Amino acid sequence: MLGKHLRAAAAFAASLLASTAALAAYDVDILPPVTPVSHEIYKLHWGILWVCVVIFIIVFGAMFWSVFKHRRSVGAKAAQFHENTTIEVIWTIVPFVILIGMAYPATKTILDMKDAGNADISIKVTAYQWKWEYDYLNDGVRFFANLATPREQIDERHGPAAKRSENYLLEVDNPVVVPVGKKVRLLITSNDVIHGWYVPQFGINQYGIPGFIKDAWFTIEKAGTYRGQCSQICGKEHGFMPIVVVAKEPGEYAAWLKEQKAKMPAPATPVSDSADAVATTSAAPVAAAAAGGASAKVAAGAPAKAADGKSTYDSVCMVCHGTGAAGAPKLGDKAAWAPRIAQGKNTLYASALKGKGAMPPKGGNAALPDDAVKAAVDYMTAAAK
Ligand code: HEC
Ligand SMILES: [Cu+2]
Repeated sequence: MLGKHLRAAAAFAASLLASTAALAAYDVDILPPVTPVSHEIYKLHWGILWVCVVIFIIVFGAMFWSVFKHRRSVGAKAAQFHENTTIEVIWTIVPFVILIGMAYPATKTILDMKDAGNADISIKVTAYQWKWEYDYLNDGVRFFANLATPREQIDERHGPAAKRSENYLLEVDNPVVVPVGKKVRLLITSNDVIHGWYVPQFGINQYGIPGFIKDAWFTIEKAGTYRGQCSQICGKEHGFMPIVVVAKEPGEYAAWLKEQKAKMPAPATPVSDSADAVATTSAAPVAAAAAGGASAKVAAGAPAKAADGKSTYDSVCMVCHGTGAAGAPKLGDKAAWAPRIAQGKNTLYASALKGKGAMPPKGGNAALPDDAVKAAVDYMTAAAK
């Protein structure tokens, strides 16, 4: 009888031990901090936890000791006293001192988190359902970051999902790249609903709210890749808009920036009076095409081209087709274009005008005349031949 109980107890103890061994593989901790502010947050997290542990031990220790020591079976009699000034002063002053001791460093950290002034770099972060856009305000570099995990790893509609990659749902096509040791200010907003830019290792979890710009900042101490996710339930693909930040040494960052700048559309130039000048401002192709349609409006005697494919492409289509964002066939990528071109010109025109898959009608620019869109298609197909 006893033997049976012992065996059961031993089995239970063994199972407990086994599970602690399994748990040891996971650190019971928050992710390692990599910025001065997240170091402060980390210290606060553990420091305040230990204060709580000590208070817990003192309070419950005193309680259990009193209950045990003064139990009725040993004939304890309750002390009858009221209004003991000493005790009342002590139990007011001591918690007050403890609270101040915790509030002071916590407030200091919060003030520090909010001080995004004097930044070296400012990046505007715009949230969309369901991707992020990064705009390097000082450098004119702008791109979207989309989930890079292939759909076949996520979908199980056609049988079991494919083997998951190491950074499943935490990988993007275009990560935000920043230099190590520089103060980076983020200006966070949203295009549709509330999202949250959350990277735990930076100690940043900031709402992106339509119509508002919130800021946050970080200075990364060590080169590396840091990952996060949208922290607000923002719609059906809330779990599919991760954040990846790559911190590079300043030299490497400069090289990356140069490469990105080369990919961006040419900066706006004032319209010159030369007859065949085609302005590259974003309004120009629209205006030029509109002018072509209603010949009365032809500007300054210049025979404006009805639809200049390249400038429409540069101003509207390039954001996606220049980098291949969201599965858009990249400009000049013959392999991506060949099967599409094989569908015939009219199908391509129709896709460009009416939209297809992730591509919005007319590239999201409804004001664009059909001719301009068709010319842009011609430009893109020509580039892929
Ligand atoms: C918001 C991003 C985005 C913009 C802006 C955009 N495209 Fe696309 N485009 C895509 C995506 C994504 C695809 C792939 C769609 C698919 O095959 O499901 C695509 C595909 C195409 C195709 C191939 C269609 C087919 O039938 O295979 C053409 C042509 C095209 N785009 C033209 C344009 C033109 C012209 C513009 C500018 C007026 C433009 N796109 C702007 C994202 C975009
Ligand atoms: Cu979101």
